[in-house]
Amino acid sequence: MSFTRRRMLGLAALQTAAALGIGTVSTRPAKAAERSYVPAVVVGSGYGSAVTALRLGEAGVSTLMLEMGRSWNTAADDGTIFSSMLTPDHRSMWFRNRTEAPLASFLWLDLANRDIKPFAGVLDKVHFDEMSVYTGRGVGGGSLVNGGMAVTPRRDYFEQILPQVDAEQMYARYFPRANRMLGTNSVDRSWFEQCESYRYARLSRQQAGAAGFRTAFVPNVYDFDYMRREEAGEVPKSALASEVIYGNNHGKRSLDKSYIPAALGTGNVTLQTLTQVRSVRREPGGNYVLTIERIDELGESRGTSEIACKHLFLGAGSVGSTELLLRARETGALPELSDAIGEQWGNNGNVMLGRANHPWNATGMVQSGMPSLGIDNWDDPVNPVFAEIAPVPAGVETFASLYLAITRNPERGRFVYDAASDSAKLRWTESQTQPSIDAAKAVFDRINRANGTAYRHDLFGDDRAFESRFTYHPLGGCVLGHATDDYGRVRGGTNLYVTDGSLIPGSTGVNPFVTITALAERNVERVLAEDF
Ligand code: FAE
Repeated sequence: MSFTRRRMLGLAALQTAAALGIGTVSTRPAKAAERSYVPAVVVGSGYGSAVTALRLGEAGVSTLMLEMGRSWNTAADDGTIFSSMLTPDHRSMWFRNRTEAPLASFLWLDLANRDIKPFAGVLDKVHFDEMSVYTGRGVGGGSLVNGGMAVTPRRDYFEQILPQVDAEQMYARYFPRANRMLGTNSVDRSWFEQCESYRYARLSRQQAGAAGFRTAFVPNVYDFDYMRREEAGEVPKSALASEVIYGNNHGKRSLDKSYIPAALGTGNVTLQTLTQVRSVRREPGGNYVLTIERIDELGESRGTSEIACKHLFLGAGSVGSTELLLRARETGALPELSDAIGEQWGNNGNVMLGRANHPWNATGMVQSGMPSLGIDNWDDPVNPVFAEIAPVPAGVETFASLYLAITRNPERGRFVYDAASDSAKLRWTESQTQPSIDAAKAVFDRINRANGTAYRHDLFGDDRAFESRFTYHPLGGCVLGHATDDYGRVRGGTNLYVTDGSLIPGSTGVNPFVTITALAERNVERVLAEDF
């Protein structure tokens, strides 16, 4: 069966299950999902998991995907699947009473957040003592909530962070494959130069240029042709209707439109939603046994049960996979696991900041939620910064320019298991973000000087100009070649694999999902050839 046909079959299965309110999605008869043994389990449905499930399914391996969030493919009473950033409702966040938007304030007022009813919403913010991690919840993981920037890392930097990976092969085979599968595309330059939606990016480019910095266009998985038609008023708006961190109703090629339906369409992959893996142990015969808890959309427990499998792939994200393995090691369930689990965690050097523009420099009332340009100062040996030019999609003119700077911060944190709360705690201090702030400040001081502008001090809840207390890009915790072998096989476990952002040691120098996807493609190919 062709890839397109498999994908269509999978999309239909996702749609039918959602319409019937069924949490188990399969293109096989339902009975297949009710077995308590499956040859392979994939935990999570983000980038690493989606790749792995597709390739296992294609290879004929009967596979169960377990995702703690819900499927996002049916419209609510208002006719939309997701709520917008301007009017977030219960769908916006994972079991919260109030939203927690990254821009905590505007003119020091909490204008962006709303009281909401607790629900299995799409965006989560996982709080640790001095760092919080934003992450997606639902079928597609982070692809549901992210800015879609699909960036292949600089080869010289990739070689530095993962020296044991054959870069030649990655750049010839796996990065192109990842981009093709994800549906990466580029903005039409002539449209970019005259559209309203990227006025904010053009202004930041001009101001960066005045300070001697260059900018680079950044590909995206949002369909730029759809965006062009949004601006022309031909199709319903999404990127141009302040939709991004709480999900996009149109235009975005998230994983539930690409890899995941293709995986389901193989007929060998079953997906179970609203199902959280709580713990993992190993039976004497060698099978892994997962304790899983099912919940409903309001958070009520629907009971726990067990599933056994021979091959176990963890794709629960940097925080999720690391926690599962730490818990297994520290509770004695999998005592042989490597000491390196929990180590080498980083925030990809993330720091957010805003600048105040002059009244004659409007940024635009309509701003595309999908960034397409970055200030590229990565070659600077002292202050390497790649700053995504981010929108402020407030629907009104704010005269604010916003940036998510990715910096080369050598600081690393570590996760430790806390028995009292049965959870992983992140050992990371706010002071560890100082190298990122210093680098970003060096670049943006120069931009401010060249343009006679200043930082915004009203955006992050207090009067700080640089927000480094959260990250969009959690990386590490089960690092390739340390906690695992060079292909993601967990050391001290047999047939146990990590397949997500936790493999990357804290930094990629660019937005990370293309790297995560390509690495997962590479690893699963080897594992299928050697371990099955
Ligand atoms: P991830 O996508 O986080 O998926 C993990 C999945 O596992 C989630 O669906 C979880 O719900 C699920 N899960 C966790 N624990 C369990 C459990 N115990 N049982 C069952 N399921 C579980 O993992 N990156 C870019 O490259 N470009 C961007 O423009 C960009 N923008 C971003 C904007 C925002 C607001 C955020 C939050 C992130 C952004 N990122 C961006 C980061 C990117 O989405 C992230 O690196 C990837 O999603 C990580 O992929 P993983 O496969 O590691």
